[in-house]
Amino acid sequence: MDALGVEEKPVLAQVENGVGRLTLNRPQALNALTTAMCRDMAQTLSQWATDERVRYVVLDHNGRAFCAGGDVRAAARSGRGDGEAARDFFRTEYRLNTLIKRFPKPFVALIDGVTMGGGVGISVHGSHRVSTENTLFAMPETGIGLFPDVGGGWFLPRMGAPAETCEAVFADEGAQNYSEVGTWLALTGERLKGADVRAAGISTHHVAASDLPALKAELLAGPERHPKSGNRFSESMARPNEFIDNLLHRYDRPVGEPSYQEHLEAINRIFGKSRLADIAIALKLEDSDWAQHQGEVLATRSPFSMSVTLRHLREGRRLETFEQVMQMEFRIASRLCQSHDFLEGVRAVLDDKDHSPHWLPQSIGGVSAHSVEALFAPLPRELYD
Ligand code: QUE
Repeated sequence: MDALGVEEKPVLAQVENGVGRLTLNRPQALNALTTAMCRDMAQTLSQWATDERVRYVVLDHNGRAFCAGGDVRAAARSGRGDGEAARDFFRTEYRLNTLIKRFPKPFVALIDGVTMGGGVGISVHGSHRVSTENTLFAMPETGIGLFPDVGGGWFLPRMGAPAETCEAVFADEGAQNYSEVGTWLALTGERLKGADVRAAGISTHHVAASDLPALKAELLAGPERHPKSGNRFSESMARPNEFIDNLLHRYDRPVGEPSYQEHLEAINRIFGKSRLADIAIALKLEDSDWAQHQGEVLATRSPFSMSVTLRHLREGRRLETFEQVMQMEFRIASRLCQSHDFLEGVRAVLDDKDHSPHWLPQSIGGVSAHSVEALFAPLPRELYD
Protein backbone atom coordinates (compact mmCIF):
# COMPACT_ATOMS: atom_id res chain seq x y z
CA MET A 1 0.00 0.00 0.00
CA ASP A 2 1.19 3.52 -0.66
CA ALA A 3 0.37 6.63 1.43
CA LEU A 4 -3.09 6.88 -0.17
CA GLY A 5 -3.88 3.26 0.65
CA VAL A 6 -3.57 2.22 -2.99
CA GLU A 7 -2.26 -1.28 -3.55
CA GLU A 8 1.16 -1.06 -5.22
CA LYS A 9 1.56 -3.43 -8.12
CA PRO A 10 4.47 -5.88 -7.69
CA VAL A 11 5.37 -5.47 -11.39
CA LEU A 12 4.94 -2.16 -13.25
CA ALA A 13 4.46 -2.27 -17.02
CA GLN A 14 4.37 0.63 -19.47
CA VAL A 15 4.99 1.33 -23.14
CA GLU A 16 6.55 4.65 -24.07
CA ASN A 17 8.75 5.87 -26.94
CA GLY A 18 8.71 2.42 -28.53
CA VAL A 19 10.03 0.81 -25.36
CA GLY A 20 8.27 -1.75 -23.18
CA ARG A 21 9.38 -1.29 -19.59
CA LEU A 22 8.89 -3.84 -16.83
CA THR A 23 9.85 -2.80 -13.31
CA LEU A 24 10.07 -5.23 -10.42
CA ASN A 25 8.31 -3.42 -7.60
CA ARG A 26 8.29 -5.59 -4.50
CA PRO A 27 11.39 -4.12 -2.84
CA GLN A 28 10.39 -5.07 0.72
CA ALA A 29 10.72 -8.75 -0.33
CA LEU A 30 13.87 -8.12 -2.42
CA ASN A 31 11.60 -8.42 -5.47
CA ALA A 32 11.24 -12.19 -4.92
CA LEU A 33 8.92 -13.59 -7.60
CA THR A 34 5.40 -14.74 -6.78
CA THR A 35 3.21 -16.78 -9.10
CA ALA A 36 1.14 -13.67 -9.83
CA MET A 37 4.24 -11.64 -10.77
CA CYS A 38 5.43 -14.36 -13.16
CA ARG A 39 1.97 -14.71 -14.72
CA ASP A 40 1.71 -10.95 -15.08
CA MET A 41 5.10 -10.57 -16.76
CA ALA A 42 4.46 -13.55 -19.03
CA GLN A 43 1.15 -12.12 -20.19
CA THR A 44 2.68 -8.69 -20.83
CA LEU A 45 5.68 -10.10 -22.70
CA SER A 46 3.58 -12.34 -24.92
CA GLN A 47 1.57 -9.26 -25.93
CA TRP A 48 4.68 -7.14 -26.46
CA ALA A 49 6.28 -9.83 -28.63
CA THR A 50 3.92 -8.90 -31.48
CA ASP A 51 3.04 -5.32 -30.47
CA GLU A 52 4.55 -3.01 -33.11
CA ARG A 53 4.72 -0.18 -30.59
CA VAL A 54 7.33 -2.16 -28.67
CA ARG A 55 10.80 -2.21 -30.29
CA TYR A 56 12.56 -3.68 -27.28
CA VAL A 57 12.01 -4.42 -23.60
CA VAL A 58 13.82 -3.00 -20.56
CA LEU A 59 13.55 -4.88 -17.24
CA ASP A 60 14.62 -2.91 -14.18
CA HIS A 61 13.88 -2.87 -10.46
CA ASN A 62 12.80 -0.63 -7.60
CA GLY A 63 14.86 -1.10 -4.45
CA ARG A 64 18.43 -2.23 -3.94
CA ALA A 65 17.87 -5.85 -5.01
CA PHE A 66 17.16 -6.80 -8.62
CA CYS A 67 15.49 -10.06 -7.56
CA ALA A 68 16.43 -12.41 -4.71
CA GLY A 69 14.70 -15.45 -6.22
CA GLY A 70 11.33 -17.10 -6.16
CA ASP A 71 8.79 -17.10 -3.39
CA VAL A 72 10.18 -20.39 -2.08
CA ARG A 73 8.54 -20.01 1.32
CA ALA A 74 5.13 -20.13 -0.36
CA ALA A 75 6.30 -23.10 -2.42
CA ALA A 76 7.38 -24.91 0.76
CA ARG A 77 4.04 -24.15 2.44
CA SER A 78 2.33 -25.77 -0.53
CA GLY A 79 4.85 -28.63 -0.57
CA ARG A 80 3.89 -29.53 3.00
CA GLY A 81 0.42 -30.21 1.58
CA ASP A 82 -0.52 -31.40 -1.91
CA GLY A 83 2.12 -29.28 -3.71
CA GLU A 84 -0.38 -28.00 -6.27
CA ALA A 85 0.36 -24.31 -5.69
CA ALA A 86 4.11 -25.01 -5.78
CA ARG A 87 3.79 -26.77 -9.14
CA ASP A 88 1.66 -23.90 -10.40
CA PHE A 89 4.44 -21.52 -9.35
CA PHE A 90 7.23 -23.46 -11.09
CA ARG A 91 5.12 -23.99 -14.23
CA THR A 92 4.40 -20.24 -14.47
CA GLU A 93 7.98 -19.22 -13.67
CA TYR A 94 9.50 -21.62 -16.24
CA ARG A 95 7.06 -20.42 -18.91
CA LEU A 96 8.28 -16.88 -18.23
CA ASN A 97 11.92 -18.01 -18.49
CA THR A 98 11.14 -19.61 -21.87
CA LEU A 99 9.31 -16.51 -23.13
CA ILE A 100 12.39 -14.41 -22.33
CA LYS A 101 14.72 -16.95 -23.96
CA ARG A 102 12.58 -16.92 -27.12
CA PHE A 103 11.66 -13.20 -27.07
CA PRO A 104 11.87 -11.94 -30.67
CA LYS A 105 13.12 -8.45 -29.78
CA PRO A 106 16.01 -7.14 -27.68
CA PHE A 107 15.43 -7.79 -23.97
CA VAL A 108 17.63 -5.64 -21.72
CA ALA A 109 17.84 -6.60 -18.04
CA LEU A 110 19.46 -4.06 -15.73
CA ILE A 111 20.72 -6.19 -12.85
CA ASP A 112 21.99 -3.52 -10.46
CA GLY A 113 21.87 -5.51 -7.22
CA VAL A 114 21.19 -8.97 -5.79
CA THR A 115 20.34 -11.35 -8.65
CA MET A 116 19.80 -14.85 -7.34
CA GLY A 117 17.91 -17.98 -8.33
CA GLY A 118 14.62 -16.86 -9.89
CA GLY A 119 16.15 -13.42 -10.53
CA VAL A 120 18.78 -15.06 -12.70
CA GLY A 121 16.03 -16.84 -14.62
CA ILE A 122 14.32 -13.59 -15.65
CA SER A 123 17.57 -11.93 -16.77
CA VAL A 124 20.24 -14.34 -17.99
CA HIS A 125 18.11 -15.68 -20.88
CA GLY A 126 17.52 -12.18 -22.26
CA SER A 127 19.59 -10.90 -25.19
CA HIS A 128 21.28 -8.11 -23.14
CA ARG A 129 22.21 -8.18 -19.42
CA VAL A 130 23.80 -5.15 -17.80
CA SER A 131 25.70 -5.58 -14.52
CA THR A 132 27.22 -2.95 -12.21
CA GLU A 133 29.54 -3.08 -9.21
CA ASN A 134 26.37 -3.67 -7.13
CA THR A 135 25.48 -6.88 -8.93
CA LEU A 136 25.59 -9.97 -6.74
CA PHE A 137 24.90 -13.20 -8.61
CA ALA A 138 24.26 -16.65 -7.16
CA MET A 139 22.38 -19.87 -7.75
CA PRO A 140 22.04 -20.74 -4.03
CA GLU A 141 19.42 -23.50 -4.27
CA THR A 142 21.48 -26.45 -3.00
CA GLY A 143 21.54 -24.57 0.32
CA ILE A 144 17.77 -24.91 0.69
CA GLY A 145 17.38 -28.43 -0.70
CA LEU A 146 16.32 -27.25 -4.14
CA PHE A 147 18.31 -27.29 -7.40
CA PRO A 148 19.49 -24.53 -9.79
CA ASP A 149 16.37 -24.33 -11.95
CA VAL A 150 14.93 -21.42 -14.03
CA GLY A 151 17.03 -22.63 -16.97
CA GLY A 152 20.13 -23.33 -14.89
CA GLY A 153 20.28 -26.67 -16.67
CA TRP A 154 20.78 -24.69 -19.88
CA PHE A 155 23.12 -21.80 -19.05
CA LEU A 156 25.26 -23.26 -16.27
CA PRO A 157 26.76 -26.18 -18.26
CA ARG A 158 27.27 -23.81 -21.24
CA MET A 159 29.36 -21.23 -19.43
CA GLY A 160 32.63 -20.78 -21.29
CA ALA A 161 36.14 -20.40 -20.01
CA PRO A 162 36.66 -16.69 -19.29
CA ALA A 163 38.93 -16.26 -22.35
CA GLU A 164 35.98 -17.04 -24.60
CA THR A 165 33.32 -15.21 -22.62
CA CYS A 166 33.60 -12.09 -24.76
CA GLU A 167 31.97 -14.16 -27.50
CA ALA A 168 28.44 -15.49 -27.32
CA VAL A 169 28.67 -17.57 -24.18
CA PHE A 170 25.21 -18.99 -24.30
CA ALA A 171 25.11 -19.44 -28.06
CA ASP A 172 22.83 -22.31 -28.96
CA GLU A 173 25.51 -23.71 -31.20
CA GLY A 174 29.23 -23.20 -31.67
CA ALA A 175 32.23 -23.83 -29.48
CA GLN A 176 31.67 -26.79 -27.20
CA ASN A 177 34.63 -26.19 -24.94
CA TYR A 178 32.56 -25.28 -21.94
CA SER A 179 34.13 -24.80 -18.56
CA GLU A 180 32.98 -26.29 -15.26
CA VAL A 181 32.49 -22.82 -13.76
CA GLY A 182 28.71 -23.35 -13.84
CA THR A 183 29.02 -26.71 -12.07
CA TRP A 184 31.15 -25.08 -9.37
CA LEU A 185 28.68 -22.19 -8.93
CA ALA A 186 25.69 -24.54 -8.89
CA LEU A 187 27.00 -27.08 -6.39
CA THR A 188 28.49 -24.57 -3.93
CA GLY A 189 26.06 -21.68 -4.48
CA GLU A 190 29.13 -19.41 -4.61
CA ARG A 191 28.41 -15.73 -5.29
CA LEU A 192 29.92 -13.67 -8.09
CA LYS A 193 30.24 -9.92 -7.57
CA GLY A 194 30.37 -6.98 -9.97
CA ALA A 195 32.94 -7.37 -12.74
CA ASP A 196 33.12 -11.15 -12.14
CA VAL A 197 29.50 -11.38 -13.29
CA ARG A 198 30.61 -9.92 -16.62
CA ALA A 199 33.84 -11.92 -16.80
CA ALA A 200 31.83 -15.13 -16.34
CA GLY A 201 29.46 -14.12 -19.15
CA ILE A 202 26.40 -13.90 -16.91
CA SER A 203 26.08 -10.27 -18.01
CA THR A 204 26.84 -9.06 -21.53
CA HIS A 205 27.78 -5.51 -20.50
CA HIS A 206 29.23 -3.98 -17.35
CA VAL A 207 28.61 -0.33 -16.46
CA ALA A 208 29.36 1.95 -13.49
CA ALA A 209 26.29 2.22 -11.24
CA SER A 210 26.76 6.01 -11.38
CA ASP A 211 26.24 5.82 -15.17
CA LEU A 212 23.05 3.78 -14.82
CA PRO A 213 20.58 6.73 -14.58
CA ALA A 214 21.94 8.20 -17.83
CA LEU A 215 21.96 4.81 -19.56
CA LYS A 216 18.43 4.13 -18.38
CA ALA A 217 17.26 7.53 -19.60
CA GLU A 218 18.67 6.83 -23.06
CA LEU A 219 17.20 3.33 -23.13
CA LEU A 220 13.77 4.62 -22.14
CA ALA A 221 13.89 7.57 -24.54
CA GLY A 222 13.91 5.02 -27.34
CA PRO A 223 15.72 5.16 -30.69
CA GLU A 224 13.79 8.22 -31.98
CA ARG A 225 14.86 10.48 -29.12
CA HIS A 226 18.49 9.60 -29.34
CA PRO A 227 20.42 12.80 -30.25
CA LYS A 228 22.83 10.95 -32.53
CA SER A 229 20.16 9.09 -34.47
CA GLY A 230 18.71 12.37 -35.82
CA ASN A 231 17.09 11.72 -39.18
CA ARG A 232 18.15 8.08 -39.03
CA PHE A 233 14.96 7.61 -37.02
CA SER A 234 13.39 4.93 -39.17
CA GLU A 235 16.66 3.14 -39.65
CA SER A 236 17.37 2.74 -35.94
CA MET A 237 13.75 1.84 -35.27
CA ALA A 238 14.07 -0.90 -37.86
CA ARG A 239 17.24 -2.17 -36.21
CA PRO A 240 16.57 -2.12 -32.49
CA ASN A 241 19.37 -4.60 -31.92
CA GLU A 242 21.96 -2.34 -33.51
CA PHE A 243 20.64 0.63 -31.56
CA ILE A 244 20.86 -1.25 -28.25
CA ASP A 245 24.29 -2.68 -29.05
CA ASN A 246 25.69 0.78 -29.85
CA LEU A 247 24.08 2.37 -26.82
CA LEU A 248 25.29 -0.29 -24.37
CA HIS A 249 28.73 -0.28 -25.97
CA ARG A 250 29.14 3.42 -25.13
CA TYR A 251 28.55 2.72 -21.43
CA ASP A 252 30.38 -0.60 -21.26
CA ARG A 253 33.42 -0.68 -18.96
CA PRO A 254 36.18 -3.19 -19.61
CA VAL A 255 36.56 -5.96 -17.05
CA GLY A 256 39.79 -7.85 -16.51
CA GLU A 257 40.28 -11.46 -15.60
CA PRO A 258 37.77 -12.84 -13.11
CA SER A 259 38.95 -13.11 -9.50
CA TYR A 260 38.65 -16.91 -9.75
CA GLN A 261 41.03 -17.09 -12.74
CA GLU A 262 43.81 -18.63 -10.63
CA HIS A 263 41.45 -21.46 -9.66
CA LEU A 264 40.09 -22.15 -13.12
CA GLU A 265 42.34 -25.11 -13.79
CA ALA A 266 41.25 -26.71 -10.50
CA ILE A 267 37.60 -25.85 -11.17
CA ASN A 268 37.66 -27.61 -14.53
CA ARG A 269 39.63 -30.59 -13.27
CA ILE A 270 37.68 -31.15 -10.04
CA PHE A 271 34.14 -30.07 -10.92
CA GLY A 272 34.41 -31.92 -14.23
CA LYS A 273 34.30 -35.28 -12.47
CA SER A 274 31.21 -37.38 -13.10
CA ARG A 275 30.44 -38.35 -9.54
CA LEU A 276 29.66 -35.96 -6.71
CA ALA A 277 31.61 -38.11 -4.23
CA ASP A 278 34.71 -37.83 -6.44
CA ILE A 279 34.36 -34.04 -6.52
CA ALA A 280 34.11 -33.86 -2.72
CA ILE A 281 37.13 -36.18 -2.29
CA ALA A 282 39.21 -34.29 -4.86
CA LEU A 283 38.54 -31.00 -3.04
CA LYS A 284 39.74 -32.55 0.23
CA LEU A 285 42.90 -33.96 -1.38
CA GLU A 286 43.74 -30.73 -3.22
CA ASP A 287 46.54 -28.79 -1.58
CA SER A 288 45.01 -25.30 -1.54
CA ASP A 289 43.08 -23.15 0.91
CA TRP A 290 40.60 -22.35 -1.84
CA ALA A 291 39.80 -26.03 -2.42
CA GLN A 292 39.54 -26.69 1.32
CA HIS A 293 37.04 -23.86 1.58
CA GLN A 294 34.99 -25.15 -1.37
CA GLY A 295 34.92 -28.57 0.31
CA GLU A 296 33.69 -27.01 3.54
CA VAL A 297 30.92 -25.18 1.65
CA LEU A 298 29.82 -28.41 -0.08
CA ALA A 299 29.62 -30.07 3.34
CA THR A 300 26.87 -27.58 4.32
CA ARG A 301 24.75 -28.13 1.19
CA SER A 302 22.02 -30.77 0.76
CA PRO A 303 23.71 -34.00 -0.42
CA PHE A 304 20.54 -35.00 -2.24
CA SER A 305 20.20 -31.59 -3.93
CA MET A 306 23.83 -31.64 -5.02
CA SER A 307 23.41 -35.13 -6.49
CA VAL A 308 20.29 -34.03 -8.38
CA THR A 309 22.09 -30.85 -9.51
CA LEU A 310 25.11 -32.67 -10.93
CA ARG A 311 22.89 -35.07 -12.89
CA HIS A 312 20.72 -32.13 -14.01
CA LEU A 313 23.69 -30.13 -15.36
CA ARG A 314 25.21 -33.08 -17.18
CA GLU A 315 21.86 -33.90 -18.79
CA GLY A 316 21.23 -30.21 -19.55
CA ARG A 317 24.54 -29.97 -21.41
CA ARG A 318 23.50 -32.89 -23.62
CA LEU A 319 19.95 -31.70 -24.40
CA GLU A 320 19.47 -29.78 -27.64
CA THR A 321 16.75 -27.26 -26.84
CA PHE A 322 15.95 -24.91 -23.99
CA GLU A 323 12.42 -26.32 -23.92
CA GLN A 324 13.73 -29.83 -23.29
CA VAL A 325 15.73 -28.51 -20.35
CA MET A 326 12.68 -26.72 -18.93
CA GLN A 327 10.60 -29.89 -19.19
CA MET A 328 13.29 -31.75 -17.27
CA GLU A 329 13.35 -28.98 -14.65
CA PHE A 330 9.57 -29.12 -14.22
CA ARG A 331 9.74 -32.86 -13.63
CA ILE A 332 12.40 -32.35 -10.95
CA ALA A 333 10.77 -29.33 -9.28
CA SER A 334 7.32 -30.98 -9.21
CA ARG A 335 8.77 -33.69 -7.00
CA LEU A 336 11.44 -31.79 -5.10
CA CYS A 337 8.90 -29.25 -3.79
CA GLN A 338 7.49 -31.98 -1.53
CA SER A 339 10.83 -33.48 -0.54
CA HIS A 340 12.27 -33.55 2.95
CA ASP A 341 15.36 -31.48 2.16
CA PHE A 342 13.46 -28.63 0.49
CA LEU A 343 10.99 -28.26 3.37
CA GLU A 344 13.86 -28.54 5.88
CA GLY A 345 16.07 -26.13 3.93
CA VAL A 346 13.39 -23.42 3.77
CA ARG A 347 12.70 -23.93 7.46
CA ALA A 348 16.36 -23.59 8.45
CA VAL A 349 17.40 -20.76 6.11
CA LEU A 350 14.27 -18.65 5.52
CA ASP A 351 11.78 -19.46 8.32
CA ASP A 352 13.69 -20.18 11.55
CA LYS A 353 16.97 -18.74 10.21
CA ASP A 354 19.02 -21.14 12.36
CA HIS A 355 20.98 -22.08 9.20
CA SER A 356 21.36 -25.62 10.54
CA PRO A 357 19.32 -27.83 8.23
CA HIS A 358 19.23 -31.56 9.01
CA TRP A 359 19.63 -33.08 5.58
CA LEU A 360 18.44 -36.60 4.70
CA PRO A 361 20.56 -38.42 3.83
CA GLN A 362 23.20 -36.63 5.87
CA SER A 363 26.12 -37.41 3.61
CA ILE A 364 26.89 -37.77 -0.08
CA GLY A 365 27.56 -41.49 0.34
CA GLY A 366 24.01 -42.00 1.57
CA VAL A 367 22.32 -40.74 -1.62
CA SER A 368 21.06 -43.62 -3.76
CA ALA A 369 21.33 -43.32 -7.53
CA HIS A 370 17.78 -44.65 -7.74
CA SER A 371 16.33 -41.81 -5.62
CA VAL A 372 18.02 -39.22 -7.86
CA GLU A 373 16.94 -40.94 -11.06
CA ALA A 374 13.31 -41.02 -9.90
CA LEU A 375 13.08 -37.20 -10.10
CA PHE A 376 13.84 -37.23 -13.83
CA ALA A 377 11.08 -39.64 -14.86
CA PRO A 378 8.16 -38.31 -16.93
CA LEU A 379 5.32 -36.99 -14.78
CA PRO A 380 1.95 -38.69 -14.49
CA ARG A 381 -0.60 -37.00 -16.74
CA GLU A 382 -2.53 -35.39 -13.89
CA LEU A 383 0.45 -33.22 -12.94
CA TYR A 384 0.56 -31.39 -16.28
CA ASP A 385 -1.47 -28.17 -16.69
C1 QUE B 1 18.09 -20.15 -1.86
C2 QUE B 1 17.05 -19.63 -2.60
C3 QUE B 1 16.37 -18.46 -2.21
C4 QUE B 1 16.78 -17.83 -1.04
C5 QUE B 1 17.83 -18.34 -0.28
C6 QUE B 1 18.48 -19.49 -0.70
C7 QUE B 1 15.27 -17.91 -2.95
C8 QUE B 1 14.64 -16.75 -2.43
C9 QUE B 1 15.11 -16.14 -1.26
C10 QUE B 1 14.53 -14.95 -0.68
C11 QUE B 1 15.35 -14.02 -0.03
C12 QUE B 1 14.82 -12.88 0.54
C13 QUE B 1 13.45 -12.63 0.48
C14 QUE B 1 12.65 -13.55 -0.17
C15 QUE B 1 13.19 -14.69 -0.74
O1 QUE B 1 16.17 -16.69 -0.62
O2 QUE B 1 14.88 -18.46 -4.01
O3 QUE B 1 11.34 -13.31 -0.22
O4 QUE B 1 12.90 -11.49 1.02
O5 QUE B 1 13.60 -16.20 -3.09
O6 QUE B 1 19.49 -20.00 0.03
O7 QUE B 1 16.67 -20.27 -3.74
